[in-house]
Amino acid sequence: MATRYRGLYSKMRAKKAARGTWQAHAPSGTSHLGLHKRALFILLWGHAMKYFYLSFCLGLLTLPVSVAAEDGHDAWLRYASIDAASMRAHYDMLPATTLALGDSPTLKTTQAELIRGVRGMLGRTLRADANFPHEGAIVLGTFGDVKTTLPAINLPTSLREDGFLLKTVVVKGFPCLLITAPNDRGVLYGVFALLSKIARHQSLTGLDEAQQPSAPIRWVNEWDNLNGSIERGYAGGSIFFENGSVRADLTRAGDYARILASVGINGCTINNVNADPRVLEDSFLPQLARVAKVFRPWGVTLSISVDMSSPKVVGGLDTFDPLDPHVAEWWQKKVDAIYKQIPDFGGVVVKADSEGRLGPSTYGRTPADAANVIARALKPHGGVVFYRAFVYNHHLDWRDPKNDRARAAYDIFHPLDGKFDENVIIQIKYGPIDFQVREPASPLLAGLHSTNEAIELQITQEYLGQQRHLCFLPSLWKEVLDFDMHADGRSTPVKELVAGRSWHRPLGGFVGVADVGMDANWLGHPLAMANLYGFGRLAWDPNLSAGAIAEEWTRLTFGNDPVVVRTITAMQLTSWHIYESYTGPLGAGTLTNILGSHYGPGIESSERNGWGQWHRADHEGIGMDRSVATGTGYVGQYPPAAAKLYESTKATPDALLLFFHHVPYTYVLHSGKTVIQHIYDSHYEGADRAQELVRQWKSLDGHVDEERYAAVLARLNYQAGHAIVWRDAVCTWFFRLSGIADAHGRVDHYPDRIEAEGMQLQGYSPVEVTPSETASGGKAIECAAQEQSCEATFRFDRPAGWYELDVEYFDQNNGESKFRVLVGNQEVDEWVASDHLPATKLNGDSSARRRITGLALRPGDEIHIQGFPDGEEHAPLDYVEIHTWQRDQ
Ligand code: GCW
Repeated sequence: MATRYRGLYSKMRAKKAARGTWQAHAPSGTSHLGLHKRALFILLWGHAMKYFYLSFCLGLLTLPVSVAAEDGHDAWLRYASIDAASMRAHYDMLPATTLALGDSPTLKTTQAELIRGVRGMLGRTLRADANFPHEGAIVLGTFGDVKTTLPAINLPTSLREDGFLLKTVVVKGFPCLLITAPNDRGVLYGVFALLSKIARHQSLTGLDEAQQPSAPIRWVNEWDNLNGSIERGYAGGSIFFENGSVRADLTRAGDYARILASVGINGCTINNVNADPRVLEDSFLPQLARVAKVFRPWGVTLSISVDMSSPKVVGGLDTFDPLDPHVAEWWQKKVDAIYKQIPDFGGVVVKADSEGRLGPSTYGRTPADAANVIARALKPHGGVVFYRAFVYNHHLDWRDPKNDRARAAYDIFHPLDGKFDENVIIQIKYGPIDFQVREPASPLLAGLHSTNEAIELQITQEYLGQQRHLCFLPSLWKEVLDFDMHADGRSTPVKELVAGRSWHRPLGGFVGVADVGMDANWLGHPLAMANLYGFGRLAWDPNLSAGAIAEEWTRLTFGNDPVVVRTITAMQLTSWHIYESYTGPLGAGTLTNILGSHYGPGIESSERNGWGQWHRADHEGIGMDRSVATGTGYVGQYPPAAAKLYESTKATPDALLLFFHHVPYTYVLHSGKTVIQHIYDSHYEGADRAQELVRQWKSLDGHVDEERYAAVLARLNYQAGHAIVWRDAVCTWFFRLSGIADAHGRVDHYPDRIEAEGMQLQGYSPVEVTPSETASGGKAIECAAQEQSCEATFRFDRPAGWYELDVEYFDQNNGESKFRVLVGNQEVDEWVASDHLPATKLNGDSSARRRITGLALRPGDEIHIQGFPDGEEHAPLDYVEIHTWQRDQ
């Protein structure tokens, strides 16, 4: 926001005076248990916990939340004080001491985290002991250490690396809580699991719980550039890089590693897959080692993205041909040098022959040749190569109806199955196109029997509202993970395939593109962190439901007030469907501007170009025919049972119809609606439900802290306005193209709307907006370049009453215009268009809404909108809409 307007125009929510906050009680029962109490420990603990659990289930222990301001930095690791003495008392039976049976850095971190969490939530500082304390203790250690120190304890033999056991045991007559695992990272995960239970007010009675991750690979990728920017990042600059180097201050990188570890994420690739070759320069390696150092205590393995041409660009060779022995030697030396500085380095991610990146095709070599040359260099050190299957031709001839980008990954990688070394993992995006709002599961996920694979999910909401729109992604991911490919004629759900279970692969798992940034709350939208949490939880256990994940996250992030838990969980669970409803329907793609921001509506941007994200809408119908019988043949890439689901229009689920088939607008869906009416209805319904999200959130006023309440409300209000931009653009576009009217008469008919170009203008003049459907009536008004201020006026001609005014304006990022609204001579609102939307011109990216509520208007009132241009932004206005005001909305 321009500093000159900051104080004046940023509206702070009025402080709520009468909010009850609960004081933290002084710690009680923190001293160690007296001798006489020890014998009763298990009995009492068990009894208390049973009572507690019953009370919990009956909802008798509903706690008011503590409403202190929060900025989201702590994510779901807030360790908020359990203030109600009755609830806290249930944990008083926890031992007062923690004993670590080892001294690895991870174990030290683990013990410190336990102390931190217990202190935060229960107000007790656990004593850290190195020897058995002769009283009850929380004992931390690997299986190896437990076997040596406490040989009497039985340990499960089935747990693999990173799995853990939480168990109540008696050691030397003392009641102890044992947190143990095959490796020290597992112990850390066990402590996080324990702390999460306490934070969610769960019972610890007779704890005996073993957990095991579904797959060994649970990594995030960050698309950070060395200059500090982040490709598709929406929450500030890089936490790793600035000005071409690793940041001097890596505090946030360490904090991030802690957040990752808390949900079992064990690897992080810190630079963009569009890799800057400089990361492999010798001078850069010590910098990478600094990042590894802050990751290490949290068991997060460092990896980097590398550019295939590095042997030439960095190494000075005259080739990067993967089959050239000099190239192999270069990779070996480089990898050896990395491991010298980072002995626990994880490996590399490769994007090659994709979107302009160089790759093995330069020399007529295959992805297997390219992956293997690096894999062989990494092998002696235990490192892995993630080779991305996102390889496609972005100069496809759109005029050929048989061309299909969706085919690319399978066509290229399936024939290479079995040719990749054992430490190569093929990283496959969940759908065959590119993180669209709905895609079928990529058939390549079932197309690699003898090769390791990982599914790539996108946490950052590139095509899904860029964290300005609420979109809870575990709902989407679950549909893909649960989809049964029926490979080999048996049940092979995607979650089993990627975990390596279906074909007994040694490696496999989950990669999430996170793109967190320097913004305090990591992802921009305070509710978006549920997606990072959900990614970690699903990578750990893909059988968890989206509902369970949303609820867990809400309890940890906003506390256990049942109203809060119920409301936020419900909002999260409906949000993907809401977003889909007002953007891309029926599997047609997100319908966003694919040539630029990937944000607002840009329905035609995908057509008649080589990028291959076509929906092929024309006057008669819409959709890509990907059938074997008459289309591109893509459906034939699925195993037969799955292919059967998609080959015919009749079998294909409505939600994916236009992904697989080209049909007339009058085609009748399983729902009984025509395609065109579905498009209209879903967009109106989606926009209404986006407004409903605002109402739901407002019901939490006073139940969550002011800071996050205001931040979420601002985003939801914006989203509700932008959903209308989407609705109108998509409906108008299809109405014009199809010529078929909306059965309910809504499309292109806005009785409450006054177009800016129809108002009385002073200094303003009408301009065409491109694409035209992103402005109401295709036009807006802008101040002429030389004007200091402009005015648009209209006369109110409805009955006297209370109204709300929606002013639709454009907020470009190359200027910060100011607006004022007056009724007669009285100013009723003013604001500065200073958001950072991804647009330098008028379109669906920059269109924004200002809602002015509670206006008493009388017939004949003159309403003036004054615009004060700034920079390249000429105070642009689209329309005003007037509704009767309902106080509670
Ligand atoms: O969808 C595209 C994104 C690119 C990204 C690419 C990829 C990092 O728009 O920004 O590049 O996918 O996944 O490689």
